[in-house]
Amino acid sequence: MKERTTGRLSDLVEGLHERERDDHSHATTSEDVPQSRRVFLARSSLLTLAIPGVGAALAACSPSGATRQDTTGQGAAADTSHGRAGRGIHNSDSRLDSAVLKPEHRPGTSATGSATQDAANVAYHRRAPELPALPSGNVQRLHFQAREAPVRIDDTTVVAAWTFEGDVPGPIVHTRVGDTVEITLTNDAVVPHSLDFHAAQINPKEAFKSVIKGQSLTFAFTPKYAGAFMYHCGTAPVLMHIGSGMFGAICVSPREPLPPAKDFVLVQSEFYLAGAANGTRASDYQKMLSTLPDVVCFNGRPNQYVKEPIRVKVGDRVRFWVVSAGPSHPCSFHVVGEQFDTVHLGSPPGNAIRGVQTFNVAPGGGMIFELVCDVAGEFPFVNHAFRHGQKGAIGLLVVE
Ligand SMILES: [Cu+2]
Repeated sequence: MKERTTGRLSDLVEGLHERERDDHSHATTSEDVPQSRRVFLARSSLLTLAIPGVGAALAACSPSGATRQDTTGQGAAADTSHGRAGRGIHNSDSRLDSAVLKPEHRPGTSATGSATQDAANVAYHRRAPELPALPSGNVQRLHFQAREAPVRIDDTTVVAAWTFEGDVPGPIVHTRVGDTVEITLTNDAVVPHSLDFHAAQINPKEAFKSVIKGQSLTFAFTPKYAGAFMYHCGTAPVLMHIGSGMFGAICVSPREPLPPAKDFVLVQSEFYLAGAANGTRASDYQKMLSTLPDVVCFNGRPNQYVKEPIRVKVGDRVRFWVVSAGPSHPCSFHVVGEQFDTVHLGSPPGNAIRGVQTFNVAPGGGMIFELVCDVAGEFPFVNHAFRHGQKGAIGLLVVE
């Protein structure tokens, strides 16, 4: 059983490079791929020029001001005008930020700041998929640093990444319905960044606004619904920031605990990589627009759970908290040789469907998949849209 399964997986993985070449050749001819950096810059400039005016108008209409939830007291965190000082106050929600587009930031790639520094010495590490235990108490205080950092995703590839806390994806957050999460974002990166939690119901113009280098922003929220939710940087262009690594999962448990299980978190995402330079491969905005990724994977590493599987015991209930971070593709989640007895489409424990083979998790979405492991063996869990499975969105669940 083991050899046969491994052989089949090897075939799948071997197809990766051939498919990548196909994708690249298509990407250069696709009609919806902008043909030059000039187009990119022109479009970006329009965004930069057009939106500050809107922001200023909105700020002028807002009696509450832009920094109400800036508990650091650094109102300047709201000012991401970058050289437009003296042209009036505007409300710097994340849509205003386009520093990534400035020439000194190498427009269109993530090779900014410290993203390529000391890349040769970055070690590979497997990302633990286990859901962290709930913290004690009803208030959880978190502090994320937005940081440019090289991240090794396999033996041969170091990505010049934009990160929360130095890794892709960012930390897994676990909380409960009705508890409070207080989060401080500090930006250590050249480019402005922000933090958008899908588990929150909050004014995004204030809580999710961008923070410039050296400054911080704090906000708090109390999740109303249980489920697997995404968080991400929402700074414009959002595609660039998510595609460069700024995303993660927040798992919200219901007040009444779910049945005992082995809980694992899988965040699917895509990498769109430029050629190697300075020992790293930067994320490439043009390729993101093409929607033809080089790598699709769970928890930031292609095939990492094939190399080192997830292991459970016969009789265990397994609960996968699956978040599809995208930025652009869903996850058609499936476990080969198994069926999900329960898929929570919405907030558990309600909103479940039974006896499911595959279900699509939309980009920006999350769902909870449960199965009971009553047969021993090696069960591949995959994105059953196999062009993505073959690019690394595949792992092994070993039932012993
Ligand atoms: Cu960002």
